[in-house]
Amino acid sequence: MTDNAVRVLEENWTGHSTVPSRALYPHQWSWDSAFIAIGLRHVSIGRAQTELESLLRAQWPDGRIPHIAFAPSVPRDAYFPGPDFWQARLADGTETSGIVQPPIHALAAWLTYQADPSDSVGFLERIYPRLVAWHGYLRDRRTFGGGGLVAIVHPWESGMDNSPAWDLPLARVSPAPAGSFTRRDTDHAAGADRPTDLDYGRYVQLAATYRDHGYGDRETPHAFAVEDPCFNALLISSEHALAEIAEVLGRDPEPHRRYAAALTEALVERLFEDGIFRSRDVLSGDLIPSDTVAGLIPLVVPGLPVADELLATALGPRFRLGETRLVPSYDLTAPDFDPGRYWRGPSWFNTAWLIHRGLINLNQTGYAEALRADFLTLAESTGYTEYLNPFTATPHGAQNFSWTAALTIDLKS
Ligand code: 9YW
Repeated sequence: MTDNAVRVLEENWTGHSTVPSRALYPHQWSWDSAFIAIGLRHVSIGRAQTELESLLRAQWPDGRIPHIAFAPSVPRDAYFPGPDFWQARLADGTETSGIVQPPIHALAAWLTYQADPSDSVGFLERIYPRLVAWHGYLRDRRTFGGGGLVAIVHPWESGMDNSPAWDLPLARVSPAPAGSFTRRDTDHAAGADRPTDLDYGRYVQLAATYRDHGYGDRETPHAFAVEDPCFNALLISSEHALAEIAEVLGRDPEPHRRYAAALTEALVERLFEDGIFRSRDVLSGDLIPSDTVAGLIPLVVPGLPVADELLATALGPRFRLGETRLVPSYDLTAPDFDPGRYWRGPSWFNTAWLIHRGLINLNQTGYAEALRADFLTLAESTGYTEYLNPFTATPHGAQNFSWTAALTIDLKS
């Protein structure tokens, strides 16, 4: 099985990074590369390092890591929105998007180091300042809501594009006019599995407004700004990782520990409700009452004070951990739960990996082992699919999907 997973990563390797999927996503995606490095570290420490360092070459002077680094060899219209839409070019000519994705990179860098410490100190030296700048961007430019939590300004920044949690805040966004752009994602994937055209028009409008304000976080009149529990939980885990990295490099780890502790406190205080973490709509100030897998991801936060309650929610009727395949992306009891449409019900391998990591941290080895076994069986039987139906395990989206293969390698190692 691992050999097949390694082959998927080889086929998707471009020479310095790995595309998420040859068919659907022909460039480098930010959080995909972090998950991919977590698997690659067991195959080739050099490739894992290169994966992360090539992404960091797309980092902006303000510290942000864009969600896509465009490959110059790929036709400019192969993916929409492509480089001509984003109009973001670094001094060396690298073209990128202007939004970000969840900050799991420092955790990936730390896990890469741990796979081969003797060959990774130079790597840590090179990337530590860049990762500090990345977190600095989030801390200094993206804390609109108070409490220190970071806000996302576009649904794509969550990595869970059409999550039901975005329905309420998105309702206030007027969509870009139909006909003003052409979707490419539905060329390669079933339309019923993808976001609707109405939502897509809103995504395009939000991105265009941000672009037209020079991607300035204070300058843009954000129609969408949300404190997402997954994004913030991964920032906390990554701050803990930065503390470990700082210690290896002989720097002071305490600022990272203090920031992680402050964020953890704010996460629980501001987002925990009814046994789960919910997103807070910064513009209305309200918590969004849609329970999604993002609300379980804080299980990865070390020392989370409400971990027992959160685990009970994962095991309860909303997610039925252990009774459904992997972990569904949305509350199974919600009337609009949809087992086939992208982030509105299907199970994904990256979120299952994160929850597995949380279960290990909590010493819940029984649940962790069951989830791991389900993950490995399904990854192989579905051809390393992008996502799947949580009841029938029917595969959806792309096959030979890179993070599914990479995280398989990690859970096998
Ligand atoms: C899109 C690449 C990306 C992931 C996201 C996922 C999807 C892009 O694919 O977004 O075109 O919809 O939602 O998490 O990084 O794999």
